[in-house]
Amino acid sequence: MNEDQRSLLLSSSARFPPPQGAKLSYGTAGFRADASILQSTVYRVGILAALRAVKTQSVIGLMITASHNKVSDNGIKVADPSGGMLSQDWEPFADTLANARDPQQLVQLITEFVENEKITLDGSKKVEILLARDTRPSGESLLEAARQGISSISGAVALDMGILTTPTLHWMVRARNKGVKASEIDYFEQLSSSFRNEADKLVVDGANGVGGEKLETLKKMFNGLVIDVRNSGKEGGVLNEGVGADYVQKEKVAPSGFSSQDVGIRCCSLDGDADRLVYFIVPSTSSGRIELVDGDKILSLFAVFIKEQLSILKKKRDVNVNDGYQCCLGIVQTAYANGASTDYLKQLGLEVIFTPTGVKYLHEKAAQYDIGIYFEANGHGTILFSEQFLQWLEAKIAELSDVAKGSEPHKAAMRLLAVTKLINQAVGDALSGMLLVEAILQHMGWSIEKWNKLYQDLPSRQLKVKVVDRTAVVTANAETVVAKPPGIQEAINAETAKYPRGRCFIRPSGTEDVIRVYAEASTEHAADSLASSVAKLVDQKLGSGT
Ligand code: NG1
Ligand code: ZN
Repeated sequence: MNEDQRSLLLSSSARFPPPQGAKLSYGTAGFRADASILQSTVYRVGILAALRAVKTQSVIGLMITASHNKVSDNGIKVADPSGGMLSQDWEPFADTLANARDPQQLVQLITEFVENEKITLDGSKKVEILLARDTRPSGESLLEAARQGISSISGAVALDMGILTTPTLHWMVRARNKGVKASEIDYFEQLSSSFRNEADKLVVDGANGVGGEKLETLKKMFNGLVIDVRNSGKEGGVLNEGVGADYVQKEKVAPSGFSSQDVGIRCCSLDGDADRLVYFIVPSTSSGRIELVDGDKILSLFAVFIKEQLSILKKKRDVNVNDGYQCCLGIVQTAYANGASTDYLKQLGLEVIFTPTGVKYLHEKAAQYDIGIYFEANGHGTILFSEQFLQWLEAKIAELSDVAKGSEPHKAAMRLLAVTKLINQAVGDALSGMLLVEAILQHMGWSIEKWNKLYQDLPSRQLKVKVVDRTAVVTANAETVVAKPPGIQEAINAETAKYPRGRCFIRPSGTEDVIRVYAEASTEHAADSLASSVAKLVDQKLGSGT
C-alpha cells in the first residue's frame, strides 16, 4: 500500500471511531444493530466493498437496511458481483475490520489483507460500488458513512441509487456486471413484461417500508391484476410495527389496516426491505387467527408448477421432445420449514435438502441444481436456473416453435421461460415472488384457499430467549441439534419425546442477541407447551438468572 493510500485511510477512519464495548459480527445477513452505533461499521464496510470491487474488477453493491427489524435499527450488507450475498470467505475479514480498535490497527489489517489477497491499490482502474438504502430515517447519514469508506480506497467510486428494495439493488449489481440494462425502471419493466394476469384483486401490506411505495409504481405497469397497497408508509404508520411479513408470520395475526372486510380476498405482506413475502387469509371474526400461507407454501406452489411443466415437456404425446436431458430439480429448506411441507414435497417425489438458516446457505445449495427452489418459512426465497438449463430451454423452444408451435410442450416451455425472467435470480424478492404466485394461481385456476389446502401445517411456535452469551450454543446437522454446551440436546430430546409429532430445536440468532426456540407438534397447545418448556430450559442453563 502506498503512502497516499495509507494516509487517506488514516485520516478518514479517524472521523469514524468504533463504538465502545460493542462486538460486531457480519451474522446471518450483514451487520445489524441500533442505528446510533453503526457509523463506524458502515464506513468500514464501505472500505471492504471497495476492496472487493478492486479484487473482482466488478460492480459491488451495498444495501443499508435492517429488513424486518424495528425502525431504530439499521444494518448493512454487501452484494457480490453475481448479485448474491458476499462470498463467505470474506466474512471473517468483515468481522475483524468492523472490530478494529483504532485507525492504526484498521490500516494494519487492510495492509495484511490486500497483501494476502494480492489486491493492488494503485487506483489505476476505476471500480463502482452501488449504494442503496431502505426508508429508515438513519439511512441517509449511514449511506454517507459508506460513501466515505468507499472513497478512502483509490479508484473506487460510489454511486448512490437512492431508496430501493434490497432485491432491486442485488438485481442491479447482477445486471450491471452482465452488461445489460440495470436501472430501477429496467427492473420494473422486466417484472411487468414477464407477468400476465386477468382481472383479479390482491391486497398487499407494505410493512410501512420501501416495498409498498415501489409497488405503487410497479402496479401501474401492468393490466389485469388490481393491487390495493396498504401500510405503504405514507399513512403515517411505523416501519414493521404491527405490520409486515415477519409480524404476520411469527404472530399469525392480520397486520394493522386489515379487517373482516377483507375476508375472501387474497392478502399478502412484504417485510421492511421487500425481500420476504407471506400470504394470508383474514378470519371472519375479529378475534380469529389468520390462515398463514407462508414461505413453505409459496415454495410448494412453485415446486408443483415447475414439476408439472417439466413433466409436460417430457411427454412424447404431440412431438418427440424427450431428448434424454435430465433436469435436476432440487428443493432447499431450513429446519424452520414446517414438517408437513417437507413431507408433502417428498411425497411428490422431490429431492429436499436442508441448510442452516440464512439465505446465503440456501442460495448456494440451490445453485447446484438445474432448477433450485429455496425458501425460508418466513417468506424469503427464489428459484435459480442454471446456465445449462437456460440454454437447453432456449434450444427446446426454438425446436418446438418449428415443429409444434402452440402444442402443450411448447406452451410449457414458454411458461418456464417466463418464470426465468420474472423471478429474481440474484436473491429472494417479495415483489417478483408475488407476481409469480399470482401468475401461477391464475394458471391453475386456484383460489388462495385451494392453494392453502395443498397440505395442512403442523402447529408450531417460535420463542426467543435472552442469554448471557448466545455464542455458547453451537449447532450441527443444519442447526437441528445442539453440539455445545453438553447436556442441552439430551434435555431437548427428553422434552420433545413427550409430544406426538414433536420436533424442537434451538439456535443462536444471527441478527439479534437471542437464542431462538422452534417447536412443532400435533396440536397448538402441545407446540406452545414444548416451546415454552425448552425456552425455560435454555434460560436455566444459559440465562442470566434474572
Ligand atoms: P436469525 O436472526 O439468524 O434467526 C433471521 C431469520 C432468517 C433470515 C435472517 C436475515 C428466522 C427464524 N430467522 O435470522 O431466516 O431471514 O433473519 O434477515 O426467521
Ligand atoms: Zn428483509
